[in-house]
Amino acid sequence: MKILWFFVCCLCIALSHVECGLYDGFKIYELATTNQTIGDGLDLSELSRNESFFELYSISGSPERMMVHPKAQADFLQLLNIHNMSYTIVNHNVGLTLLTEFITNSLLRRMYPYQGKLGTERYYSHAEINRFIEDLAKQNPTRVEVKTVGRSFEGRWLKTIRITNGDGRANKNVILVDGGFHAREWISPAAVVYAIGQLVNNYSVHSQLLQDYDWVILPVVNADGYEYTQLAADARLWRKTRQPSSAKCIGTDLNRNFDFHYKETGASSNPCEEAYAGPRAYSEPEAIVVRDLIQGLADRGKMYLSVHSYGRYILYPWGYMDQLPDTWQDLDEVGRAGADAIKAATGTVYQVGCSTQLLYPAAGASDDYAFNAGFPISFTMELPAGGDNYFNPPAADIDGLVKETWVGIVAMARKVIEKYPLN
Ligand code: 0X9
Ligand code: ZN
Repeated sequence: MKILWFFVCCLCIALSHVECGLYDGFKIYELATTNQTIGDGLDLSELSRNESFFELYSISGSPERMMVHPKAQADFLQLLNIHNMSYTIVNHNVGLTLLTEFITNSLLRRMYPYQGKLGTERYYSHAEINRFIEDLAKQNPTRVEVKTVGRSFEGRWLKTIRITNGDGRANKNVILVDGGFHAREWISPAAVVYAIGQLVNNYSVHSQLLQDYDWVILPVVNADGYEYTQLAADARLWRKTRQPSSAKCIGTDLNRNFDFHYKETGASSNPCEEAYAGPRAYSEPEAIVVRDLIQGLADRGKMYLSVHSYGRYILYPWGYMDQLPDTWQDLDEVGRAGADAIKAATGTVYQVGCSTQLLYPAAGASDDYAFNAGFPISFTMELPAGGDNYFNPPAADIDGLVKETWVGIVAMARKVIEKYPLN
């Protein structure tokens, strides 16, 4: 490891003299905020509307971080001055950090090749994750089944892993988990893969979780987007799918592409925006895969958990409107079990609540869809931010984050099993 860091440091010094791609010269500012308002009254949503100058990468974190285009530095600083706002620059050149991170990840890939197990030393590719679940199925034929459930736009196989206790009892209740909806949220597939490893390889400890329940897990929904973010430093912050959405722009936000109050709120009609809902509901093959999984399990599914980042939130419906479902107390109870367990284990504080109220309204997402389809418990879990742009926890942080997440998932699963015993 020491040699690796020495190598990376030398590279950084060398790279600080070269141009670093698309994000070269972008800076990240950290601003003190109180409830969407910064300084002496500047409205953050107002600030983020000025897209030609400022790119906002944090709307849920506090303090607020703004990524600012090199050409907009002077204007931005003037604005901060006018509003008497204090700031710190947390990243002086985003392009350089992304490039350094990219090189580090390439080195880690060489240092830790896939050898039948996925550790927490580095982030893995979609192909490696597929291979891992297939190997698990070969090693544990009575307890593990891998199924190809569809193909991404670019032709990647989307596979689920079904984990049981091998007793052959059919029609058990089900917990459905997915990860990697948004390409850049790398910690999500990492956490889901860790959960798979625990359920299969640490079965003796977790046998209770599989007594009356089966788990069905899709580790990387947006396989094309996830692979794209690993290809080049400049692509690291990509969010959407990779299907062209107009002559100029690529990709749809998969989590706006479900046909439940589709496009009603928090979704964009502009193909070039991050929250583009697509030309129509289910324009994306990956959304169809998740829809069919949810529908196929709706009668037995008791918890749907979609793992995202970032924010330290356990979010429940509704996400399309500012009203709680009748059964919100059940959702709250299960979510709190997860948050309490995490707090007790590591001290990390998760907020639990309705999506619209805690985060923002956004319609056409998978959590609302699953809840409406019959899953009594449906969550989007936003894992903690990491790295300076929030989507890039360094590889050294993977281990702590995925273990902490697993503590929360176990606690939520236990509560679900207690609340919804036999089918
Ligand atoms: O906006 C999203 O899709 C999720 N946040 S993220 O930063 N990972 O992109 C939150 C989705 C919450 N659920 C609903 N609004 N239904
Ligand atoms: Zn997300």
